[in-house]
Amino acid sequence: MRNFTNVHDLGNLQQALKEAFEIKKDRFRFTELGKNKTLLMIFFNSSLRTRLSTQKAAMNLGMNTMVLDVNQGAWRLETERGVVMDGDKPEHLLEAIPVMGCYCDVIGVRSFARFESKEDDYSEKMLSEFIKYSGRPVFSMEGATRHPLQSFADLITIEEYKKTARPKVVLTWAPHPKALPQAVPNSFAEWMNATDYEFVITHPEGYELAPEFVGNARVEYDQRKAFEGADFIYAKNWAAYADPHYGKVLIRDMSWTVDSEKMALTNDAYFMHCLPVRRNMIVTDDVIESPQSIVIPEAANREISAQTVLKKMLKSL
Ligand code: AN0
Ligand code: CP
Repeated sequence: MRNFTNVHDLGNLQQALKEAFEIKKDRFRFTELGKNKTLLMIFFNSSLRTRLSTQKAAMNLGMNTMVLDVNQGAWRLETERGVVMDGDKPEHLLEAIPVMGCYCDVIGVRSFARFESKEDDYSEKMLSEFIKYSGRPVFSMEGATRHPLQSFADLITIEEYKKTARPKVVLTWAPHPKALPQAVPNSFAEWMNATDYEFVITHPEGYELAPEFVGNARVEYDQRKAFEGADFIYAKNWAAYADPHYGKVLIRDMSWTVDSEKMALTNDAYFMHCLPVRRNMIVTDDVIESPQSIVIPEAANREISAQTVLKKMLKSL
C-alpha cells in the first residue's frame, strides 16, 4: 500500500482487520520493520489522539518520528499558484512539500475542510498535493472529506464489542456550537458500507451527507425511530453539505443530544464518538460515563489502526 486516504486503499478489509488484531495481541512484533525509517507528521489543525496514537504506533514499529505544526513555528504557507506573494505568507506549498519529503520516508497529513471552496475540499486538494509533490507515501490523519484512521479504529472497536454477526449501527447527528467538517461521518459511512452490518444514518433535514458516502445506508429523519433496536450509537456533529449552505450550522437543536432516555430505545447499545466531544451538547454526562460508553477503548484502538496502516506502508517502501 503506497498511500492511505480511504477504505479502498487497504485492499481486503477482513484481512486488514486480521492484521490489526494480530498487532493488538503483540504490538512489538514488528520493531525491526521501521528501523532507520522516519515518519513526518504534519498538522494544519489541532489534535490530541491522532498525534499521540500515530506517534506511538510508529515507535512500536521502530520508526523515528518528527511532528510539524504548520501553524505554530513554521512559515505561513501560500497554497494558490499564481499569487504575487506580497502578503503575510513567506513560503509556498510547492516548495515546502518537496522539502518536507526530503527529510522522511513516510508522511502523515492532517488538513481539515476549510469550507472556503466545496470543490477544493471535496477534491482533497491538500492531500493530493502532498501525494503529488512530496515524493513519499502519504497517509491521511484526517483530510477534508475523510478520517480513515478513525474509521478503521471504529471498525476494530465494533468488531470487538459486537454481540451479533450483523449488528445494527446508527450514525446520529448531534448539536454543536461551531461548524465541523463532514470528514468523520463521511468516512464512518464509507467504512460501514464496506461491511455487511445494518447501517442507518439519522439527522435533521438539511444535514444530508454527500450521496457517494451515504451509499446503501438507510437515512431516517426520526432519531428515535433510528435508535430502535440499535446495537451501536455513533454520535457526531457535522455542518451542512448541501448547497447553498455548505459548511454552515443550520440548527443547534438540543432535542438531538444523545441522552439516556433515547439510549433506552436501543438494544442496550454501545455509545461511540471519535472525541473530542462536547458534553451536554452531543451527549449527556450520564451516557458518556455509562458502562455502555466505549469511547476510551475506541480511542485506544487508534494506536492499532495507525500501526496496521504504517506496517502496510513500510512493507511497500
Ligand atoms: C474535528 C472534526 O469534527 O472533524 C476532529 C474530530 C476528530 N473536531 C473538531 O474540530 C472539534
Ligand atoms: N479523534 C481524533 O482524531 O482526535 P484528535 O483530533 O484529537 O486527533
